[in-house]
Amino acid sequence: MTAGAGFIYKTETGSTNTDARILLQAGDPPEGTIVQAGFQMAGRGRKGNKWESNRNENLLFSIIFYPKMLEPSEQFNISMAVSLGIRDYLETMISDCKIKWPNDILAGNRKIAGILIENTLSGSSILNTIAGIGLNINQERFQDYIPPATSLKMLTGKNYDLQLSLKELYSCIDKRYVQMTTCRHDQLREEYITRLYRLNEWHTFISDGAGFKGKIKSVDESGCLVLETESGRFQNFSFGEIKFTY
Ligand code: BT5
Repeated sequence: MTAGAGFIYKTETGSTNTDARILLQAGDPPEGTIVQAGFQMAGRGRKGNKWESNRNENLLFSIIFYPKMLEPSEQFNISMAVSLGIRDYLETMISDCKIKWPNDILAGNRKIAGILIENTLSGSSILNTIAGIGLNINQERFQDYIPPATSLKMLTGKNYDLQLSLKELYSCIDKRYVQMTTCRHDQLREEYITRLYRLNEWHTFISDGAGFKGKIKSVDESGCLVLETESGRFQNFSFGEIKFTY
């Protein structure tokens, strides 16, 4: 994916995902093109959520992919590859780093990275994917989010060179993307499942406004979370159908 990839750096912008979308509308940027920003004025999370970051303290970037080998029904593989890549990078520096389904990265019970995947579908193919990544690196104070935020600096006490971190992180994501394109998807999914936050633990979840006890058991082929409930039944939840409690 990396060969010939483009790189665009903006000292500030609205959202790197939006910039990547504009690049795609203007032409065909090479696969692996990165748009990075030092500051986002309108950083986006999912469903209208905001992604906030101090200027020049964290990684804020988007990668363009053309996952032509995937059917739209298989699009969760991209999310798994990106999540695993970020987690691979972080586990070399910190312990207890898990993937919170569908695409947050937590260190302990604190969120260190968020991923916003935007796919453009056409019929039976995925035309392109924008994977937006916010990874907290050197910032030491955050607003009171739920779950609370953390950063590499808060966890290790060290300062990190952002461009070196981006290079190393990109290489980890690249490896997982190659794995996604060359290996059985079951293998990627199995690795994703073993790294899930709260796997095989009883916790309270919320669905349809009601709380219930459940245990995360798996993620199915379409990316739904599979929970065991107290009655011993297995139930699948798609995005937006279930909330974690903290
Ligand atoms: C995400 O959404 O976690 C996806 C975030 C993706 C951000 C990147 S930055 C580069 C690219 N360009 C963009 O515009 N976006 C992507 P979600 O799961 O909806 O979580 C958002 C929630 O996380 C917010 O509502 C806050 O509660 C919390 N939050 C905001 N900023 C945070 C931070 N820096 N660290 C931890 N939590 C944060």
